[in-house]
Amino acid sequence: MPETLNHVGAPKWYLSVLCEFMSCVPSNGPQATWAGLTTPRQPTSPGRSRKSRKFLIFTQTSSAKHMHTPWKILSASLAGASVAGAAGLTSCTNTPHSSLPSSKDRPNILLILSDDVGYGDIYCYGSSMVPTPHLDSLASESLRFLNMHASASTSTPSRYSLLTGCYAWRRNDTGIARGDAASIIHDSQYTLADMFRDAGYATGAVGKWHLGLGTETGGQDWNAPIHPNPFDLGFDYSYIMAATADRTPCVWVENGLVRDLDPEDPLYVSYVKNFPGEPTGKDNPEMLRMGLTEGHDQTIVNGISRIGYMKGAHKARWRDEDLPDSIVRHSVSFMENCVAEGKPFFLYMATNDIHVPRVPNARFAGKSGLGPRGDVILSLDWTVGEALNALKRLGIEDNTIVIFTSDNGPVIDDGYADQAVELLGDHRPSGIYRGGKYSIYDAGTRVPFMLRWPSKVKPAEPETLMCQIDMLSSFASWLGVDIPEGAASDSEDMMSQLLGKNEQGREELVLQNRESNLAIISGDWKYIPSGKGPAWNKGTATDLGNRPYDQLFNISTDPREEHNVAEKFPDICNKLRERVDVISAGRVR
Ligand SMILES: [Ca+2]
Repeated sequence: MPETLNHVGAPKWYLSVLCEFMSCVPSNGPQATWAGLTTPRQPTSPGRSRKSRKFLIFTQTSSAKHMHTPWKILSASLAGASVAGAAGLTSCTNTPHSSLPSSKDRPNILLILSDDVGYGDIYCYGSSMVPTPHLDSLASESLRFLNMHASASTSTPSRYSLLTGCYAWRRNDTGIARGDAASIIHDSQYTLADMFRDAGYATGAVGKWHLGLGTETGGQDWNAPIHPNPFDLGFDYSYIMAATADRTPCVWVENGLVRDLDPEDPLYVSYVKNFPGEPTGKDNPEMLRMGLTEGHDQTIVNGISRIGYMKGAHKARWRDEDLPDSIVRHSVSFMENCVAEGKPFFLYMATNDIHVPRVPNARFAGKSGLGPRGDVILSLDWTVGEALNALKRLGIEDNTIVIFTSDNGPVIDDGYADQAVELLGDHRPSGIYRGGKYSIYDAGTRVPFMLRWPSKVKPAEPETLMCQIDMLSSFASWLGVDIPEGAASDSEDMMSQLLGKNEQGREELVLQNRESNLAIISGDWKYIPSGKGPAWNKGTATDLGNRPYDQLFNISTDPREEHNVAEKFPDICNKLRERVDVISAGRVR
């Protein structure tokens, strides 16, 4: 096992924990009991016609509400026609790369987006005390980017930017979303999934969503199809958590419909007031199996209280311990279906791990020695291993680009009393960097990012300044797909960098923290204009980076952002402030 790790001299504790960990994982995985991927009808929603929906036609054998039936994609004439159609959309301005694969060889794209995984949380990034053998094995075969950023240090704006290619701070309604938020991405917006759909790919989203559903915050009817849902945003198939595990509703939503919902026990959700008679963490702490350190004291589901209220849907409620298995099952089934259909696929596989509440499956509970936070890192690693094993089993390992990354930096105490702080030991989730989730400092946005394409992309460790926001323009350019005018306005074509053929980084990159204060990285400099908000987040013990004065760091010599030299270099501050103003005023692309 050690020889597969991109790490030399693994200590004894690593190997013993690793052996114990590997022996507790069932060899057949969850697929053994999985019956197949299901989906209900996708009603047409108003406004959807603006975007290209021309290639895929869905059929089903039953239209009964809540009856889940095997799905089948009938493409206009499957991959050939689709890709030919996509070729017809080739932009005059987007010159396809010379390395563009021919239609029949277009690789599948498996994008594994983990949650709150810090730069230092994975063993191969150098400061983890938790064994991550599958991730380390993936790293040893990947381009492992050392200076990749999420565009924001919190979930919703980060994911919004990744999927739309637009800075989230350009709108004031893209902050951390409630569980009953309306769709943050407008269904008229062009997305990464739209782009892959236009290139002839089957597209899927499985796992955490946290980008809202429906047209009106708090106005969803959870007992009927909800639009917009991911289908309206380019995903042919979706099986998602509406928001996060610590927010209601605690149910799976499959193609816009709550899965396993009993019509006799309808679902109601509120972020305003509780439903009469429903226990909460605040009023009924004796019912909790996990204590609280901040917030999260509303509806109790599975012995854990959440943010937000819900009532009903008892049969549909998830069990936190089963979330990773469910994500793996539906992801693998999606890939199996695509292979059976002969379609290349783009799968957005968004894990719940390692977000709170950290409730590891019994296979991982107590195995890391770091408490639940370490245990769910084991769970995350298992998830990645299952996905990689599926690629191998399906015979598509060589023709699948696997990307692993995280939506934002790490947090240790995030509201639940799960001993994350007490048991952290020498584990350093932020690596050498300052801050973490919610912060404007580097640990808030600098995230692990690995890309594997066997025999096509050579393993390396580039220090290229990159951002997840660039994926849309990069893959569009590579696949010859025209991006509609005005879309993906902040996304740059970095495909040659993603494929390891160029190490020229972005000239500048704007980053965002929880308070929507901004920072800009340009060359050796990181400039953080003065901003409102607290400097310190007491609950999570995070330095948010908000200061009533300018901050300037030379990140080439001071990567920890410890020495503010703003007063020493006022001209550089002025120049970078102007750049932030220019970028704020208009689009980049
Ligand atoms: Ca997150």
